[in-house]
Amino acid sequence: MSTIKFLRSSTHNALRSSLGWCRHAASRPRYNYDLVVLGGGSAGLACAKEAAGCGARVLCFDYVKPTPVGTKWGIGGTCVNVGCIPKKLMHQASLLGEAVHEAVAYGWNVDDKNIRPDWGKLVRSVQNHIKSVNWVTRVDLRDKKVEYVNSMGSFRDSHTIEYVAMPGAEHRQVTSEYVVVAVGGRPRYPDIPGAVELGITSDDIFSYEREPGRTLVVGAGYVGLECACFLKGLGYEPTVMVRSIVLRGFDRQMSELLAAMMTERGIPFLGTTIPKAVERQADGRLLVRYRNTSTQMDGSDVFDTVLWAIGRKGLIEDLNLEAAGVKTHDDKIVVDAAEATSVPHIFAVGDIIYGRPELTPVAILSGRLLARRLFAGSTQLMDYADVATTVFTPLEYSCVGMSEETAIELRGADNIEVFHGYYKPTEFFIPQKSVRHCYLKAVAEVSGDQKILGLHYIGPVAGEVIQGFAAALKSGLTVKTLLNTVGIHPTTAEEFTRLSITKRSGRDPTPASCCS
Ligand code: FAD
Ligand code: NA7
Repeated sequence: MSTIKFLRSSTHNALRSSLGWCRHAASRPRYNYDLVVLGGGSAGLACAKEAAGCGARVLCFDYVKPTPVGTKWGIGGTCVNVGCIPKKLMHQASLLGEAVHEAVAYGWNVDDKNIRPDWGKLVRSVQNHIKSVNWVTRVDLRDKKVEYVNSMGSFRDSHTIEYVAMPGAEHRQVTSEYVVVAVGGRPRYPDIPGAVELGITSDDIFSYEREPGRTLVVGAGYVGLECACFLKGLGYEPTVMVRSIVLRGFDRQMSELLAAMMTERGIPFLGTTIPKAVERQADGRLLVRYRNTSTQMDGSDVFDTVLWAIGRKGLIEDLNLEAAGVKTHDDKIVVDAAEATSVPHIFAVGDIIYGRPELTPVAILSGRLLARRLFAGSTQLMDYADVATTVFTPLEYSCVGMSEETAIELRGADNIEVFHGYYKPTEFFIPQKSVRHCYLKAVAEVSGDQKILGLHYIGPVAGEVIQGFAAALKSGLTVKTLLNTVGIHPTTAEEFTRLSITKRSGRDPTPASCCS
């Protein structure tokens, strides 16, 4: 059924294109806009700007509800304000702390051995950068002729969006031929006493005025591990509470190696544990009560900050989707391969869609491609397969394609060959950094030229390493080609061109020297 729907819309668009689609303004427009976008984050902005570039009349709504502790931010969505960008900046700040200590081993005279970051200054620097991006975003929208309204939009009917221009003002309405829902998500809070009143989330940490101190990070997904790691690198004491496993959905071996790396760096894990309550003590600190679900033992500990990183929920509650007839699944919107919802002229892109990777480049590209299909006669669909991603921990973990488990599940263990190896980054020798967790593997087909199905790497600048290999993998990279590729020496990325040991062989994947 979804294919039929797409064919219908793509035929329609191709027809519009062949007729030389331009603004409806030439005739008398039936709607106020050609496109209304709900949400000015990665997906919505990309879609809105691309559509305007194709000549469509576009209106974009963006509104941020403050968090329970009152944090709010400007246009640009999660990535710019409370996601990728501030996270990467804090990650960098934490790596620099480590680099200062390494510099001493490399002969730098660093007088003050007790180097400490200034949390307040870091937060101000991060927030100043974000505000400059917010400003540039608004200017860019104006230049690209996208109208922007800083209000929450909701459906009155499938072509009509209702909003309040400012608090207390009357409801206004606009109509549009197409509507794109790109409202993203927000962090969840657990349903336990004290969670909302006393805890914070990733929406708050990057602008948190107070030093986080001893922090309980609840949740061992991507966000939880990253936050715990930059806090540790900045000199605080995070503890990670894990309900079941770390990094669900990622390759198991790599995830466990990453957790071992964190443990080695002094980040404790409270395994198979769930929070039960948070209480404010007389001294202002937070008493967290919890239960170990394996032993059924209750416990408690005192922290300065509790950070919930238990996943995100889609922001559908304020959209009045029933009025438009849009179907949802849990708190996400169901779309077909062309991002069309159950209502053919209403689309959804980015984190709000069900069953797709929650990543900025995915949101941006899918938004852009959708605009081209709607207004430029394109038929190109978003390819959600083999999207690379990186977990920004101090040794980063980046991967593209299948995990070892998925490959075995889909192809059968006999049809999979895993090439793997530990390696020693040259730059780790002088400061004597641990190389115990520097590891990489290629998951490949066993026969023929051995098409590569997944690449996994733990080490420095993992995102930079995997980005190029991701293009190769999408182009059909084989083990044969990989091993015929001459490496760049001395880099860590070249280790992929030197993979010679298979798991099946049982040989020791630990290298003898840097150039073996
Ligand atoms: P959003 O960026 O969330 O934008 C949606 C916007 O719509 C928001 O501004 C929202 O307030 C607004 N809105 C909601 N409802 C309405 C309404 N009814 N009317 C008007 N406006 C509305 N991805 C990466 O690729 N790399 C990373 O390193 C990375 N790190 C991350 C770190 C953290 C801590 C988090 C939380 C996420 C991270 N992500 C990362 C994920 C990335 O931020 C998201 O995938 C991306 O922002 C999704 O974009 P979006 O446009 O779908 O939603
Ligand atoms: P994830 O990846 O969904 O991880 C959420 C984590 O929180 C995961 O470890 C969960 O454990 C855990 N969790 C979920 N509910 C609870 C409760 N109630 N109590 C304790 N622990 C809980 O979300 P993230 O926010 O890390 O990442 C989402 C996306 O944002 C990610 O894909 C990036 O693209 C950016 P579980 O494994 O379910 O037992």
